[in-house]
Amino acid sequence: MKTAKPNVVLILNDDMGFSDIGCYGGEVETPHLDRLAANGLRFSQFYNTARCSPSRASMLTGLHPHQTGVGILTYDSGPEGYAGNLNQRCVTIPQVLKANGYRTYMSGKWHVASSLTKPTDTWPLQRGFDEFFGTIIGAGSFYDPNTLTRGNANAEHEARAEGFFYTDAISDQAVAYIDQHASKHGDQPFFEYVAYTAPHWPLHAHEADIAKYKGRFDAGWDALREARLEKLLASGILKDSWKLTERDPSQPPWTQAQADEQFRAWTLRCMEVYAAQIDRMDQGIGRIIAALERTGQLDNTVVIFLADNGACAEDIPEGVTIDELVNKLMIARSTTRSGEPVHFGNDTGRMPGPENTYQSYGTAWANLSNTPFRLYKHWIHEGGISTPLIVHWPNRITDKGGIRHAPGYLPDIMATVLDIAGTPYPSSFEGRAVDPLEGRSLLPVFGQDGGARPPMFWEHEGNAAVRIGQWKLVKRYPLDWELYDLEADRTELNDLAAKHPAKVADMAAQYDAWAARCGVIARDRIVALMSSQGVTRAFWEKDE
Ligand SMILES: [Ca+2]
Repeated sequence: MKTAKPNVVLILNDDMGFSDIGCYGGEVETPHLDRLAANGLRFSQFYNTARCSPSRASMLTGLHPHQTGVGILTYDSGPEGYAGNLNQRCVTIPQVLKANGYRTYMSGKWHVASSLTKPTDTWPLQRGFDEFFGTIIGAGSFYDPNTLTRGNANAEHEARAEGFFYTDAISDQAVAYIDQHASKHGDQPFFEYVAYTAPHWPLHAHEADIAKYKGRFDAGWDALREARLEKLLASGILKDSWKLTERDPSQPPWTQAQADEQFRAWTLRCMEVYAAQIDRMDQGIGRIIAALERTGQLDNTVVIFLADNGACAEDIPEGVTIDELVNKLMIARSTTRSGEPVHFGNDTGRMPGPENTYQSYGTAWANLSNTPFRLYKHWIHEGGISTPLIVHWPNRITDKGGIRHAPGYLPDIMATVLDIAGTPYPSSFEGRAVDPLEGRSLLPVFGQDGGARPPMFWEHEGNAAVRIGQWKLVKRYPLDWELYDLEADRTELNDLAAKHPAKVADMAAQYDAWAARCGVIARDRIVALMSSQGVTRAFWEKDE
């Protein structure tokens, strides 16, 4: 039965750059995302929050991460605003929708709870989902994920099934929920949150998918960055006047890097596996779209796709021991399911992909992934927070294939979803007051691009920014504020701070007021507090 209220399928992926997927200029084959883009909208200036947990906390609640209790990651040793658990002053999208007649399903990565093995009031079922299958922790093996959970119960044994692969399991479950909903609850609308872990490290992928990309990156990161920029300009996503940033100064030119044959073979394989991770996700998204079509729901469903932060330049392992990865952080297994040892680290003598490897693709490829922007996950420069945003809604979006340049960020997702559902944001929930919504609905922008919006603010580990109109004031801890005119210089090449001191002072004052209001704690104090608690440094703090 057709429902009057639209369904919403919110698809988030993990640690992917701005220009990796086909419809944003990349080499990865993403025909299903490209189809959504061709029949829907692509946003050119949508922003996330630079890191897994805070991005998820912000997107699910419409607030800033510090307001929700997830200031950095999900360690429970942080001070107020950094407890690593969604607090009781926020309410999630599924909580509000469920209270307003929606069925709610989640498949994939949660990562906004500090308790990894015992259900708490910050696990998915206690935060508004009728059904949940996925992982509580933020990363892990794609063949044998830690903290795999169904409902409130451990489900790690499900990874023992022949052919289990987490990306496929997330897709299959998302499809099953759609089919199950159609047969059992067809008179209700539904909200489905699909949170892929691809292409977050470790580099795990199917050989058949990796083989598709053999040779695809042989031109190297320098030439491919140029090629991506050309495609982004030709598509109208970026403006001609914006220049490509220089190659990350810590990385060699491709002509030099490829001279070492062992390194060349290994690093190309890394990028091929990364591409295969995204490819496999896109195949799953194709099955989700097919399920919506099969159940007659595609036209009445809003499908939203975005990434949780920019591409990731972390090496494996970086500042932590294998013991910490396996036992303390719970993001790795020391052996495969058949008992072989897992080999950790970016060892150029071992090709990534199989279950017995645990590697990442490194800075130079992350630099390609974020073309044409600067910096990576952890930072608030454009490379850290710029994400593709695709919105597909046949019943309402008439400008098929259109591009929207209006800026937006994660708190807008809740505002938009509630607007789509015709459901107001509550001032209180289950008898407790909740903080006012920080986001703005993008629904008007679906019809027409542009329009003024209030300032946007970010903070992550002392890295910070405020954007007001075309102006962005941004700081890379522990350096000073930089000022960019994004209308003229989206790639942040020309720092105008010295030229406009009054504007810097005004924007910095607005930032300070926001930071105080939202409970941002200064980086130096956080370092002291968390170090004293013995929290592993490398994974919550990223330096130069
Ligand atoms: Ca992430």
